[in-house]
This record gives sequence, C-alpha cells and structure tokens, in this order.
Amino acid sequence: GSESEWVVMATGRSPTNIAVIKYWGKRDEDLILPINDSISLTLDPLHLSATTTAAVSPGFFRDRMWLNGKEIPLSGERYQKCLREIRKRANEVSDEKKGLKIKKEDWESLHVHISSYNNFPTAAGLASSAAGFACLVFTLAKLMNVKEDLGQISSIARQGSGSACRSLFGGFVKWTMGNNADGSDSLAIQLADEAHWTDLVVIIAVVSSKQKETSSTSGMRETVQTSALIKHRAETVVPARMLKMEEAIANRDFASFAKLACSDSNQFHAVCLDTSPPIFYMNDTSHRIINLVEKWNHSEGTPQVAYTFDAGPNAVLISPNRKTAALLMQRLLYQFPPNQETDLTSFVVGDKSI
Ligand code: 2P0
Repeated sequence: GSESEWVVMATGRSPTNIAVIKYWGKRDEDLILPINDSISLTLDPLHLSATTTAAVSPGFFRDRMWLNGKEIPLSGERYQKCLREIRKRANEVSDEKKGLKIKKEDWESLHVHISSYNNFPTAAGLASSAAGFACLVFTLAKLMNVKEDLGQISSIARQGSGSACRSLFGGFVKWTMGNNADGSDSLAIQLADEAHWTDLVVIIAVVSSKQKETSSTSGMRETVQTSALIKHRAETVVPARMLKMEEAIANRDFASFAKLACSDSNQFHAVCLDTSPPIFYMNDTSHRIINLVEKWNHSEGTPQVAYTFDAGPNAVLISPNRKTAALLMQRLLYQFPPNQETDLTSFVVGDKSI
C-alpha cells in the first residue's frame, strides 16, 4: 500500500512488584536515583498487571497515549524521558514480506500511539506506576527493536518511576542503587527466577481502593528533607538487611524472609511517621491486620505469614504455601466478616510470578 497506510505494533505485559525491602527516598530526583537498594517479588500477571500496545505509523502526527481507554498527556518529563531514551536506542525494523523498512534514523521523526490497560485500580497503593512504566518502556523497546539487555531497559524504566525498574524481571528482583552520577548502574538484577520459590502465595487484602492522599514522589521527598530516622535506615539498616534477605531468598528460608519483610515494612511506615508533617499510609484496618498476623505468628512460635504495606492501607500477605494461605483467609474472613463497615473490600489471591 501507500506509505501513509502502514502501522507497526508491539504489545507487552508487565506485572506489578511488591517490595519486601522498601525503596523510600531519592538522592537524585531528576534521574530517580534511590538512597538505598531494594528487593521485590514480581507477582503473576493474572490479577495485577499492565498490558500495553504501542503503534507507529507515518499517519501519526504526534505521540499520544491512552490509559484505561482515556487519553492522558504525554507532556510530563517522566514520559518524555522514557520515550527519548528508547528512541535513542532504536534500530532498523524490516519485514520483507510486507515490503516494510523502518530505518534507524526514521524513528526520530515517526510518532507513536500507546494504549495501556491496568487490570487493577490505579494509584490505590498497588504500585500501578511500576507495572505501567515497566510495560511502556518494554513495549516501546520491542517496537523499536532496541537491543540493550533487560538490565539496561530497567534503568530507563527507572526514570519513569523508580519501582518500575524491578518489574522488568519475574521472580525475586534487586534494584541496586548504583554509584554513578548518571544513573547508568542504578538498575534491576534478577536474584532468582519465577521457578525458584513456587510455593509462596500472595494475598492482597484491599482495605481501600481509593486514591492515596500523599503521592510516593512527594512523600519520599518530604521524608528525605525532614526525617532523622531515614539516614540511619538507608545507611545502616537496609545494607545489613539486604544481605540477610538475599540469603533468605536463596535458601527459601520463610521464617527469615517473613521477619525481614515485616520489619522492613514497619520501618518504612515508621520513617513516614517521622516525616514532618507525618505521613499516614496505613489505617485502623491495616493495623488490625498486622495484629492478627503478629498474634498468629507469635502463637505458633515461628512466622506463618508475612505482611507488607506500601504507600497505602492495603495489606500484601505472603504465605509459604496454599494450606497456610487458606488458614489465613479463614482468619481474615472471621475478623473482617463481609458487609460490615470496617470491611476489607476484596481479596486478590495470586501465586508469585509466572
Ligand atoms: C517500593 N514504594 O519499594 C516502595 C515502598 C512505595 C513504598 O516504590 O517517585 O512510585 O516514581 O520513583 O516508584 C513507590 O514509589 O516512586 C515505591 P517514584 P514510586 O515499592
């Protein structure tokens, strides 16, 4: 057909990730460079993922994007950076059968249309930006035939949203903070793949699907500016915990894994409370869930379940196997019977990774 008719598309899917050693605080806001390493597990894409299609055509006259069917501006610096960094690395794309050839230099003037869907509520403390930016960058890289490895791609996704870099890999992932001023070594590394620890079951208790009040970006900025605790956390606590957590994951040592994950979640929220003005991400229901798990773990003498909370009130509960997950569900439903005021609104149950 004529030159203006063709469209080339690529589609990708990225799950969200749940940090068990938390990222909180930046040393460089523009490049999104963190003040400490972090570790997460990538969920399976069934319940919590972004799916993105990127298309290019000479018939497109500017870059445009739709999120969950609604057009959103791409003018923000984070989107622009991701687009710019991927375009810089674009390569020739050709399809002989269709008589199509996009030369390397063509990408500078071609425009893209991007459509992305989340299969879970946006900005409810369920890390939608992590899946979203990981998927955007991955899909654009696929469309433009970018040859860099996933680690390099993750450092571009990082510039969209810090936690996004960890969603480029499945399984257990470490975001290494790096040393370089340009951020080139601040990227994600896979610690263990999806097949490493398949017994784990993740249950997300949705306490509220409302949009959070303090965005992570401004929250962590205020913490870095005003908290005295954050320095101790970043310089002393996290480096020691990273080593222990990597070891717990390597050995599939659930007791150590759970203790470290719960402690790190609690310290992250303590640091939020130490911020001026204080940031409250958890609510009474979150606290009741912590109590329930702590009492259960204490009564058994060893951790049965791990909890972790991000920048919102929803509980992410990790159990070592299906049997314990079923017992956990029983306990949750007993404490939070359906259709009451303080209810959990729903549960998302998933295996870790696919
Ligand atoms: C994490 N969170 O490690 C931590 C724990 C929330 C609590 O990463 O400013 O949305 O885009 O880099 O990545 C949320 O922060 O913030 C986050 P930006 P992001 O998962």
